[in-house]
Amino acid sequence: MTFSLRLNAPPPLLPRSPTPRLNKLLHPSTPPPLSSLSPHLLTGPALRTHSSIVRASSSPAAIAEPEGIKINSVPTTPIEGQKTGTSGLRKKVKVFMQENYLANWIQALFNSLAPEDYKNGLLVLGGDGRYFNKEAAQIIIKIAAGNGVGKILVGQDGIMSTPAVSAVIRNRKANGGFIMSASHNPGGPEYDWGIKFNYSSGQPAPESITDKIYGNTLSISEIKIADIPDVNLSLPGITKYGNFSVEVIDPVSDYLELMKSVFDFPLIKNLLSRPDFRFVFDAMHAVTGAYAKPIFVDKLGASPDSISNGVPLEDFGHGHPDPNLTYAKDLVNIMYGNNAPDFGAASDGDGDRNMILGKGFFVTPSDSVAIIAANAQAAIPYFQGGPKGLARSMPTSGSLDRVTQKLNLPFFEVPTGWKFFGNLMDAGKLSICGEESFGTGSDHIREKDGIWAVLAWLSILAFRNKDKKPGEKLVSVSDVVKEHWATYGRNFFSRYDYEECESEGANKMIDYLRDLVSKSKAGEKYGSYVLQFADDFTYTDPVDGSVASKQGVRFVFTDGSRIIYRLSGTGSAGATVRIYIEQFEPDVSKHDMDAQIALKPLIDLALSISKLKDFTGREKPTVIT
Ligand code: VG1
Ligand code: CO
Repeated sequence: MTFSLRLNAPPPLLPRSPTPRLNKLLHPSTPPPLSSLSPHLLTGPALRTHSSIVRASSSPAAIAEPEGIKINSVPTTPIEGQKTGTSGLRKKVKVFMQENYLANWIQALFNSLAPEDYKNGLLVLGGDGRYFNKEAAQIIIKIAAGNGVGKILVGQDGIMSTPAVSAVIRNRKANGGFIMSASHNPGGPEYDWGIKFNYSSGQPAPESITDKIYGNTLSISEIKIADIPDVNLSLPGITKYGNFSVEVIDPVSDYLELMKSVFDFPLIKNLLSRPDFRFVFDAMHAVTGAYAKPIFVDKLGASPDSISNGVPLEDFGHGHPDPNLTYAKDLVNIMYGNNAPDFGAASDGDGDRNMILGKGFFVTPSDSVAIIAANAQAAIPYFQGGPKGLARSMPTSGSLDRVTQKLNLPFFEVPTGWKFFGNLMDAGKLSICGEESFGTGSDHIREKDGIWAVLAWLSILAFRNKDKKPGEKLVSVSDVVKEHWATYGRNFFSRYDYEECESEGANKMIDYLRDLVSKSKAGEKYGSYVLQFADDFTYTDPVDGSVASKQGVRFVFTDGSRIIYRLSGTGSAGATVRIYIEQFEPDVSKHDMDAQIALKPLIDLALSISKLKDFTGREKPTVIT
């Protein structure tokens, strides 16, 4: 049984029997009338109209209910475990494909927002092109329409990177947006799917909202879904259903315009056109495949063969779209091989992470953000007035802190996860920030931004080399980094990841460490290190006063060395243990040491303090950064 919502009508009762199943409603077995099908042959932006099923009288209320479309109410029951992690809700695709799984979460989200935040409002929908995005997009569109959203802007074929969604939300003054992505997690029928929700400033929903969504998933009883056919997302154009509409947009153009306003494109183009500078970018078969050619090749003059894996694929070509030394092995081999290019970069599933490499040289992300911050004012027009403030996530190395001191800027240390930077940016306190996990960005949007980081590095190199004549030796990536170390000192940094451990052992290890912290005292000896303090990191947001606790166990020693332990909040199976190790080295003569060698005593200490092997049974990490 279905019913239509009409204005001034009493609130609808839940249907009794037979119970309409959401899958049926999403994909009705009877095809829609011909007159309501989108013309597939349109070539450019065009208005597509649909016959309305119900046309309600004009709205007397300030916030109108959906008009001109039939809304079905589908009864549902709560599903366990829909708690958002570090960045969105991530599970195996098979979990998301269970009946009502995604629909429950989307409806719970609308139930958590104030009506004025979405009724008749504008939302953006993007994604990284992974398996299940196409079906998911239709579910999200129909539930948004069912809840009274006025319009949805969707990237063509459902593609739009996380940074681009943030840019479009801001540029088009949307109320918010969805990103269909499990980011750096692998995709395909056996792997992961995920969904993130961003706010009107383009920032990931804060914990106050995600906690509310989780609460609502535990009490949900009804899904409101519009009875409209699947929307054709393959062509730009507008489709109308009553007073709800869907506009399919080019996922690149708003973002490209923003990049043009942030960077000096002609300066970068000069560098990329030099015969003595070779650039490569690995899109890892993920979303930046859609951005790399229009930006690096078409606008900045890079050669077309400088882009590898440049077509987004549903399973990322069986790859793990995580740009690090383990999963971006092909690029690493090229950059460490014979006749290596001068600059190499990669980004992740949804385009918000970046890895930067020089010829035979890896830039650790903690150094990358510090170097960008130190050079931003000179090399990037957006920062010509100087950055307002700098910030990093707690486990990120203190490299950025040293730049902050030198530039005499406000500085913030936040928990892991980009959502903690947004408030600081909105309050005008923060311009450039980063995470050790290959995330770098600025207040041009409210997400970390992979292509932005690549353009920032190209800007620094272009600026340093702008007066170099043909044949003169160029300033290289490693020159820039080594010069930075010589000025500021080097923060040796490494992260050990133990992916998909048994949850029980991993949780026990963290409990054990918390207990150790509660008993620890300053001045205690840990091998040759003397404890300054140990705690479980708590952050109080200086803008809204919200508190995030239990954000990572840290042991900080008197020489500034740190060992940090936390469990990942982005995995979809078991528990991933992350150990972060850092040590400062002011002595230039030691800066060329390999990080693993320099950090060996501290790494051994980290493993023995935590009894990691006893708790998890793991001998070796899955990924070392
Ligand atoms: C990881 C990173 C964190 C990052 C998050 C989302 O979280 O450590 O720094 O913000 O992924 O990145 P966790 O909880 O697994 O450590 V993305 O590119 O996956 O959205
Ligand atoms: Co990502």
